[in-house]
Amino acid sequence: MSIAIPQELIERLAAARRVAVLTGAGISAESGIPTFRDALTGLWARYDPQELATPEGFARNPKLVWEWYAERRARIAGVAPNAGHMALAGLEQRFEQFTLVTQNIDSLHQRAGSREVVELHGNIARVKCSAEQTVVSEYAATETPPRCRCGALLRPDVVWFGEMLPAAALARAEEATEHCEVFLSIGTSAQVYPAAELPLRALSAGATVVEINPERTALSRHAHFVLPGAAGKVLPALLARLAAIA
Ligand code: BJW
Repeated sequence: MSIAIPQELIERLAAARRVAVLTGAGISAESGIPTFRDALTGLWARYDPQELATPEGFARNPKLVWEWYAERRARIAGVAPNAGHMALAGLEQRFEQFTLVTQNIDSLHQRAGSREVVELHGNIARVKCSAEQTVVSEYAATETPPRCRCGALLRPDVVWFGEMLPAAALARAEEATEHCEVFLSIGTSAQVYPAAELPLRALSAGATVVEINPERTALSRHAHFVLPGAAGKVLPALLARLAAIA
């Protein structure tokens, strides 16, 4: 089935110099990584975010949290970027400024070849000291979780609920959002703040806002264009249409 992409959107993209993109778990779904909020297959359908993705949950049961992240890290290591990730890496080449802001922690954008990736929620491949908050690259895995030299527990370098986002990443995301002509929101339910605010800020700043998602979200009624489909299908089609006119 061909994907209907309005000609007006292609023309606005072709004329744009600055593009910002926000991605969420949905873009990695076609690589085999579960999303969070899918009613059947999402992580939060099977696990309690309060126990696994908050500092309080980690304090209560650090071993459970460490092992959950170890399992997810192993799964991510066994998958590959999909056609959606690849198309975004291709799109990056076409614009003077292209900022890819992701809520994902899986490095699949970087593995697909994207260069300007801003990670809002950290990266599962890194660990940091839970007391000093510094990234630790070497540690002895003699207990679970392992400990930092300072004696505190190590934890994944990701952003849990109630924690601040990395300030530099958020500032870069906001800057790209405020100054883009086209903003693409891809594979995110637009429920988690402050990431969910970015497309709304882009709208207020006058950008054309586009959503790519098989389901409607909190953003859908605000977006100028909603492309209802899987990112792995819609993004390659968008790239091909753009290539055909340029
Ligand atoms: C496809 C597809 C395909 C499927 N193609 N699409 C303002 C209002 C209300 C609450 C707050 C607020 N400000 C802050 C808060 C609190 C909180 C929050 O937002 N809570 C909401 C749930 C209400 N935010 C925070 O705590 C943040 N910190 C913060 O704000 O600090 C300041 C502060 C501190 C204290 C008090 C107040 C302020 C931190 C948020 C951290 C989120 N962390 C997680 C875990 C990361 C580590 C890990 O992976 O384990 O990040 S939670 C989880 O949700 C993960 C994701 O990045 C994030 C977003 O999820 P995403 O990517 O949108 O996934 P899904 O599953 O929701 O959606 C997938 C979509 O894909 C769906 O729509 C599908 O349809 C679609 N899809 N297949 C395209 N093939």
